[in-house]
Amino acid sequence: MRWLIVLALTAYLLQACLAFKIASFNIQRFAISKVDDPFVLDLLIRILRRYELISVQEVMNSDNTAIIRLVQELNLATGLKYNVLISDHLGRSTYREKYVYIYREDILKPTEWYHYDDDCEVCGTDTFMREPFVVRFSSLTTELKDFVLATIHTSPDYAVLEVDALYDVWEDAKQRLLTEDIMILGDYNSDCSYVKASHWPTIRLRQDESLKWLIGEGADTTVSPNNNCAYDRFVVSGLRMQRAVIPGTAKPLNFEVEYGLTNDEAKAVSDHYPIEVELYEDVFYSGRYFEISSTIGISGGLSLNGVCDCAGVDFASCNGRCGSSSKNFPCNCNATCSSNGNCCTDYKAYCKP
Ligand SMILES: [Ca+2]
Ligand SMILES: [Ca+2]
Repeated sequence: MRWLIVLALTAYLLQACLAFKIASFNIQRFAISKVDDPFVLDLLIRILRRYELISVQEVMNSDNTAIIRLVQELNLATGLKYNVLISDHLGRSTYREKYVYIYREDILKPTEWYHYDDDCEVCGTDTFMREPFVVRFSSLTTELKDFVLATIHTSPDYAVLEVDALYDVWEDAKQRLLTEDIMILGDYNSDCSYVKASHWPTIRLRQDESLKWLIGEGADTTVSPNNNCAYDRFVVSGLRMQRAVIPGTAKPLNFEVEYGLTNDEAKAVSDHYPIEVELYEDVFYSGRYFEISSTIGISGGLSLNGVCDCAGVDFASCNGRCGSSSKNFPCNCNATCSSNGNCCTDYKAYCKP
């Protein structure tokens, strides 16, 4: 009898330490001020330590000091070895953001990564405000040993177009990486005033039945008590990746309730909740670990965008140029062109579906 109890206890403990959770977290305008605030830092660590792999959006600074400090503090607090893979500073103007993957370096290894090539920024023919950052991971403790994550933070003004264009990112990643096991995760801005029910039939990423949306419209991923919006999403393809997800585990983490905070205290961390999902662990995990690197912070760097010459671009039209603006263009296609009075005449037709 006693050995049965010991066996059950061992199995339980093994399960507890092998649990593998992925999160996506828009840490609103993440910068050194959040790391310097002990209260916010403590909450960020309590949130991040729940996960083995976190995709972070809205990392602001061009130098990586804030995110590296955060991971150093996370390592100190947990005794674990997290590292970070950091994207380029992405955007169409001086306002830019980075994507960051924080991952347990002892059990996960990024093996390939790139920024999706969304065409020509200087010609205004690119698709995304912040093109997705795609990373392939090799994983030791999960049943699924190899999978791809693609992070997105859409422009709210063009969320319908950008969420639709994630379909192209998905098709491209399948061809480039020769796998179906892909999760597109991040802040899609895909609800409330940005993406409405009437838009979904036009969005290929939603219409393709081989893709599974793990966070539904009923979810609330916003800290604000005044709205109820499913902005943050996990979309998963590939039978192996879909089967790797433990059913019912995908949800927002309401850390206000979880840690007994006031709404203002929660808002000091972010205006978004993280979303989380659990993968099945490998019951035959050998106990092997990846080597730990001596430094924290790998820069993503690899951009596929080559030189573009703008040949054949019609600068007088917004066709295929939504979101673009420049003082060098004869007219613009971004959200502020209406108030600036310099929209191309077909702006509404192409950019405001
Ligand atoms: Ca772009
Ligand atoms: Ca809310």
